[in-house]
Amino acid sequence: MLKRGEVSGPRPNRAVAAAALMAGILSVSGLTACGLSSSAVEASGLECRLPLGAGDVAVGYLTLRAARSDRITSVASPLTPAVEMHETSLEDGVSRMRRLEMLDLPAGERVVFEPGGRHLMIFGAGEIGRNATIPITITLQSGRILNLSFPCR
Ligand SMILES: [Cu+2]
Repeated sequence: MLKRGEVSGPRPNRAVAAAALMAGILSVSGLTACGLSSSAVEASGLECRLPLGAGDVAVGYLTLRAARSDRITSVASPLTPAVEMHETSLEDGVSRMRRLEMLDLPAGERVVFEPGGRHLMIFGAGEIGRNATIPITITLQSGRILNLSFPCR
């Protein structure tokens, strides 16, 4: 049983619901567009571990995922004289580091730099303070340049 005054009641509600639905559709399509972006390179888990004591070399970790296959061709920082990609491996029970001149980023695969494995060696990092951030530029073969900030601890 509706009174005359209530008839117009649902209209604003419908408008709100329609607006919410539109917003939902827009945000979903926004996400989809990001997910499908064929040129994206995701970088996550950025972390820099500063040298303990009087050391001068910091170590950087991160995870990269490129939508399209690519290759890291150089790594550098404006704050330090040199940054290198290294890989740690066990040879006859001895842990060894080897410099990587390049590193492939296969399409869609996570490429991880982590303790005991691949890492960035950041030379001349002795002056960088705790809680600072080291900017590191990763250049890819495609010409893409990733400007990343590594929080230090
Ligand atoms: Cu190393």
